[in-house]
Amino acid sequence: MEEQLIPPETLTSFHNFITSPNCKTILALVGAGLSSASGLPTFRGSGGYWRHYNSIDLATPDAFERDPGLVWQFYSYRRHMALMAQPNAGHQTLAQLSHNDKINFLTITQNVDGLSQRANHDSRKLIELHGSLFCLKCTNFTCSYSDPANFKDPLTDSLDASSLVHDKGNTEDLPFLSDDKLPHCPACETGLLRPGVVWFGESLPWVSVDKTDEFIMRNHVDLILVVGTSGVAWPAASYVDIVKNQGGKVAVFNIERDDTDTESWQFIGDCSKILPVALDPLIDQVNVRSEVQ
Ligand code: BV8
Ligand code: ZN
Repeated sequence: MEEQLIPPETLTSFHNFITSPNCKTILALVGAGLSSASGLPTFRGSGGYWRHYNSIDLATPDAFERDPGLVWQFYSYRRHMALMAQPNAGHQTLAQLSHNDKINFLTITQNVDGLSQRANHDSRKLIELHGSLFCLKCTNFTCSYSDPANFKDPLTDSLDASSLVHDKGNTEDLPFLSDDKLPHCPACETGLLRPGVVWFGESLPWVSVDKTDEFIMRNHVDLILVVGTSGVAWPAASYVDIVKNQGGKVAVFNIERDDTDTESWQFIGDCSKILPVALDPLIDQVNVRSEVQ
C-alpha cells in the first residue's frame, strides 16, 4: 500500500543507490515534521503558534528574562505533550538504521522531544543539536548544575500542563507565575532552572557541532536524508549544502515539494509512512542479522 505513495522510478533509483558500494555514509537531518505524525505540532503554519504566542518568540533568552513563568508554561506544555506522544514508524526506521553497522550513520535532530531516543535510536549516533525538553539547567552564572534527564511532569504544581492540553485554541492570557512557583536549582538553591534547549540567539552546544563536523570530515558523506524540516533554523540547515559541496547526494522527505530542487530525490508525503519504504533495503539487513544472532 505505502509503495504507491512513491513514484516507482524514484524508489528504484534510490534503492539502487543506497544498496550500492557508493553509499557507505549517511547523515540524517531531522526536523519537527518527523514528530508530526506522533501528534506534536511543527513550528510552521498553525503549529507555529501556542495559544496566541509565536513559538519562536517564546524560545529566546529575552522571553525568559521578561516572563520566566510564561516561558515555563510553554515548555511544560511541550514536555507534557512529548511525554504523552509515542515515537512513530519514521523515528523507528532511523533508529533501526542506527543499528545497521554496515553503514556509517548519524542522525542530527533539531527536535527536543526525545522521541528518537524512545525509538531506541543508538545514542552514539544521535545528536540533539538544539538540546532537549528533558534536560534542565541552572540559570545562575556561578552554578553549573544541570540535570540531563528529568521527566518529572509536572515540574511544579503551578506548571501542571494537563489542564492546558484540551484548550489549545484558548487565547486567554495565562496566569502570571511568580518565580517562587517555578523550578529552582537543587544545588545553589537560588538559581531558577531553565529548559536545556538552545534558544534563538544562543550558540549550539560546541560538543554537538564538533561531533557533527568530525563525522562529516572523517567520512565522505554520500547521502543526507533531509527529514521533515523547513530548513529555517541556522546553522542546522547549513549541513545540506555542506554535504552537497562534498559531492554527497540529497533525499528530501517532506509533505511539501520544492519545485526549485531538481537534483534531490523528493519523497513527498507523511515521512512516518514513507521512510520505512524508502529505507527498507537497509533496515532489512538489520532485521536479518538480529534474527541470526
Ligand atoms: C545562533 C530549540 C549564533 C528550542 C530551536 C543565518 C541566517 C538566518 C538566521 C540566522 C543565521 N544564523 C543564525 C540565525 C539566527 C537563528 C535562526 O536560525 N533564525 C531563523 C528562525 C531565521 N539561529 C539561531 O539563533 C541559532 N543560534 O545562530 O547563535 C550565535 C553564535 C555565537 C554566539 C551567540 C549566538 C540557534 C537556532 C536554534 C534555536 N532553537 N529549537 C525549542 O524548540 O523551543 S529552533 C526550532 O525551530 C527547531 O529546533 C527547528 O530547528 C526550528 C523549526 O524548524 P523545523 O524543525 O524544520 O520545523 P518547521 O515547522 O519549520 O518545518 C516542519 C517541516 O516539516 C515543514 O517543511 C513541513 O512541510 C514538514 N512536515 C510537516 N509534517 C510532515 C512534514 N514532513 C514530512 N512528514 C510530515 N508528516
Ligand atoms: Zn544552581
